[in-house]
Amino acid sequence: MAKELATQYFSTGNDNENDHDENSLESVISLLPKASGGSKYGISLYQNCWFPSSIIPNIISFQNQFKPKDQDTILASFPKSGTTWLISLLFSILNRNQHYEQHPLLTTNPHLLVPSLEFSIYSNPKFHDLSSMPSPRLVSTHMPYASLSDHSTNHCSSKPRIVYVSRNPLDVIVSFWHYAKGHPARHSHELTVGDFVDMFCSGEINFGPYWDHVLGYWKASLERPEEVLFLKYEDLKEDGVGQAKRVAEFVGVPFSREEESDGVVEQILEMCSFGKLKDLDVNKHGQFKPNFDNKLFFRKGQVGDWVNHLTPSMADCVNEIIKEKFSGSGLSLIRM
Ligand code: PPS
Repeated sequence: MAKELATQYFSTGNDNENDHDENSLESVISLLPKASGGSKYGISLYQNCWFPSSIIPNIISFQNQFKPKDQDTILASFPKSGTTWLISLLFSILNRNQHYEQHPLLTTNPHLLVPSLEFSIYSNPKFHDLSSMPSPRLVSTHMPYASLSDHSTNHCSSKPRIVYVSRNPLDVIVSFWHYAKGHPARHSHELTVGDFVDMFCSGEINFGPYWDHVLGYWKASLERPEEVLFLKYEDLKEDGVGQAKRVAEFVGVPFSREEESDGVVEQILEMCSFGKLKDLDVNKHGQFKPNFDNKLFFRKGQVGDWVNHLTPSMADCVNEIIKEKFSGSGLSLIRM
């Protein structure tokens, strides 16, 4: 009953954040359904998504305060699907007047150049002042489409462009497991890859269920292709040039013939490649924030590494669920 009340409290839409004092917000958040999500911080079910519990106030602030502008671009993703890669590419495509030798990615981690709505911007409004960010603004999010679009963008005439990157769920699970083990603050180094498969399949994982997340953006991309571009990590690996051209066109800055013949697309792909970014001093030794090394964003950067970590029965189990959930959607992300 308490859980239902909490869910209702939020979903009936109290649009004015000031109507809550901090204590009432905290106590209502404490009533939301909870799970561990493989971290000491825990996750809570809010708007049908398992958010890290600590960021729910940030999501509410975003939903109450965000004012989109027409030229905004949001890179959206399920965690471990290629966020770091795509924010680097989008940043480089939108700012391609930079000299290669002075490219900001050479000295700054991509997540500091392209801040996250829920982890940075709305965690502390002074950290990144969105209203003073120059246009075209570029931000990232792991929020599902419903949470991103419901409260703010639907009531505004301005629509941000959303680029979504998806990835084979088997590689997502393996990537997330390695990340969680390596992150000292999560206290999850004891968890096995099997524990992550179980969490993934129950849906109770950061920003899960995975299938709802992916399908939300997939359907939006079919219904509103001018608003949502749906990409696959594996396609980017296979045809970087073709996919980079798609992205540039979608965000309104297509490559000119001259740029193409001058090799600008290839230069951007090289700057954002896994090998280049991983080997930079800033990403080898720098910190995103205290207790969070930049190197956690870079591991292997390969397609299909799951075969080295998942047993055939674990993979079958995930595949069965994905097959059932994706059935009739026209979407396929599993490659065996
Ligand atoms: S996060 O924490 O959600 O932002 O992580 P995310 O960036 O989505 O995913 C991390 C995985 O992406 C790999 N990675 C890359 N792949 C290709 N190219 C580039 N430039 C790149 N940068 C990061 C990273 O290594 C993680 O995948 P795995 O499979 O663990 O190596």
